[in-house]
Amino acid sequence: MSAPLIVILNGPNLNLLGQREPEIYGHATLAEIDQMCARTAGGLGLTVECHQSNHEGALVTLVQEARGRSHGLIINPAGYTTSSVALLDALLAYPGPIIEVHLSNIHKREAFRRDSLVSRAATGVLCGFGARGYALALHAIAGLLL
Ligand code: CA2
Repeated sequence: MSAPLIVILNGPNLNLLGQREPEIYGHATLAEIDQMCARTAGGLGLTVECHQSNHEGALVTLVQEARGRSHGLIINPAGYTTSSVALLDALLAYPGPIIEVHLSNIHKREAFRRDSLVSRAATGVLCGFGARGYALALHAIAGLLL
């Protein structure tokens, strides 16, 4: 049997990771995080597909395309976390486990970052663990699936 597929989605501006604000978001680039996710997934008997988009509609389409093809979803919705009803609606239609990840602890920052719409569709939420949050999310999904 082939390894269950987990789709990892990263929202706007996360393509800039490692280039600015390392004190908040860490030094790892998104390519390094994607590689770490592939390694972690392999060790757990999972496989990953990683995407990043700066566009709300593209993220909605990626969630829709993950339906029926993947066994779980990890998403850092970034700047769409508190504003995108379209992304929430797409996630509510996704049948598998969804883990919402934020590199920073959004509860320690400005109030506007806290009220996540995406959390309403998430199985669980991880924030404040930096890049390690993605690995923790993969472990959480493995625990739910395997
Ligand atoms: O902590 C997170 O992962 C966030 O989802 C990151 C978002 C922010 O809007 C959320 O409140 C929390 C921002 C992503 C921007 O990423 C950058 C990376 C490097 C340089 C500039 C922005």
